[in-house]
Amino acid sequence: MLLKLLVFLVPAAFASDPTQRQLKPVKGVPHSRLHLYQPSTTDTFRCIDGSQTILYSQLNDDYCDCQDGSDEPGTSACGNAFFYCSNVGHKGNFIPTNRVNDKLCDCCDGSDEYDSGVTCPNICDELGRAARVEREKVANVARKGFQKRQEMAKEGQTLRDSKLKDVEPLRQERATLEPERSRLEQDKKSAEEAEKKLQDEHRNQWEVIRNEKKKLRAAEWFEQLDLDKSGKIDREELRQNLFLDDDNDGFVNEDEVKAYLTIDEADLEHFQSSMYDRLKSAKNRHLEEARIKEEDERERARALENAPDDDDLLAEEDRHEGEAAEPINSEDEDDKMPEYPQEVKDAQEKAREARRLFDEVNEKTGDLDAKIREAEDFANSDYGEDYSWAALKDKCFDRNVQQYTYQFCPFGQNTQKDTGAYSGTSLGSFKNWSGPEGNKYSKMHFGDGQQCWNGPKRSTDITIECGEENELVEVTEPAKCEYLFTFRTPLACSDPDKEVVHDEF
Ligand code: MAN
Repeated sequence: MLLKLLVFLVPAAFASDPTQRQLKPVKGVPHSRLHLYQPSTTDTFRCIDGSQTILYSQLNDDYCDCQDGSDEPGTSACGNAFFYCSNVGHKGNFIPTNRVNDKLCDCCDGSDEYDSGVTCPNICDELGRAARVEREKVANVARKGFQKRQEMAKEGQTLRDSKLKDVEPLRQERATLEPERSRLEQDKKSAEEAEKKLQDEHRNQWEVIRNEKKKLRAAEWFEQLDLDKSGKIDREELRQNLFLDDDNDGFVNEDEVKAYLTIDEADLEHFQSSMYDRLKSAKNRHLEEARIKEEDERERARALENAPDDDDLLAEEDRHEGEAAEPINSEDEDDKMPEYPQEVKDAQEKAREARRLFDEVNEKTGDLDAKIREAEDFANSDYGEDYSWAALKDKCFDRNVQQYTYQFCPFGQNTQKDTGAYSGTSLGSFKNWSGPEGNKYSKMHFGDGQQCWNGPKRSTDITIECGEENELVEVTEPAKCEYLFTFRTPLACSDPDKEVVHDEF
């Protein structure tokens, strides 16, 4: 960082000044900054921060004069200065001046220990060689990656071109289909309304008849229950009906009757409106219980008898089959609505056909809408300057860490899944590229994942590095429910042969 800052301080015009070759060397100062240390006509030196002017002879005199330490770049006198090791054969660098002559070798050329009595060997050639080998390795990866990136960029651009080219005809086709779709939707609505109207009419007519029949049945039953033919049913008359014996003690008591007859006596109207349905259910229930009981008893008796021969067995089964098939209450037949007449069936068929025609065209327009949306999404998405990231859309990359399988889906949703489990926990969906200015595509942010218990919604930040293959190489969770992924991909490789190597000095 400091080096970068210092590079900035060098005026561009000076770099091309031919006189700089004759500059007087000063210990601890790189060539690019020597112009700041040349003697003035008055043989003085102005501290670089401009705070004061001292005699030129006070430069590197092992006494700190300038506040910024600029007068002692070659000694350890100022705590806040820097000594430059030129490290020929490797890479020049600055060290804090308090390390000058401290009997420890800091510069690979040994130049920092010029007056400590310690002899530091010059190992710059050796380090330089190793660094060059390493740099070449990295450059090789970048070279191969960059080649793949170019292929993926082509793929992405082809995808973009085809999507954008296709979208206009899709829009036109969609617009052509719209009037037909609306017409068929209207036809369907009308046909369904007609169908419903006829069905309702049929049902209403049947309900009127059913209610009439029910009233008649109720009147008949009322007649039977009204033993003294007084036109009223009282509790005593009701007690004669054993099906009201809820507790099965063979006797209908006062309470059992009261449950059905809440007033002293019921006339026909009260019977029809308030008693008939409940009495009918009670009777059906009673008949069903009796039937089951009888069947059980017959089963038991059969088990106790000697096994009957095959013919007897078949005859017995036939008899029971007949009993079981008999409806408990034949009145239930009246509760079944009669089949729709032909007119309603025709309307149903018409509605079915109108639905089919509408569904057909609606499916077509739905497909077109989805394709248009996809193309628009594509056009609105940021797939990198060269569109190369489009090649990874809809792709996912896994990594197993401890009991989890993590999945990174570049423009979709990241997940964490217990290894072997069917579904996973969302670690967020793609929000934005989040790299710093000038390197936007070096990071991605995923947010709004599954809520963490007592914590934030899960999120993931992805660091993107150059690599020969697409690979999720690291997953960590530095804070609860905040995940960090490192993804290597050719898409982050730039041409190493075009890269400007910024050698600071
Ligand atoms: C799960 C996982 C962990 C997370 C905890 C938080 O166990 O999603 O990664 O730290 O929940 O409760």
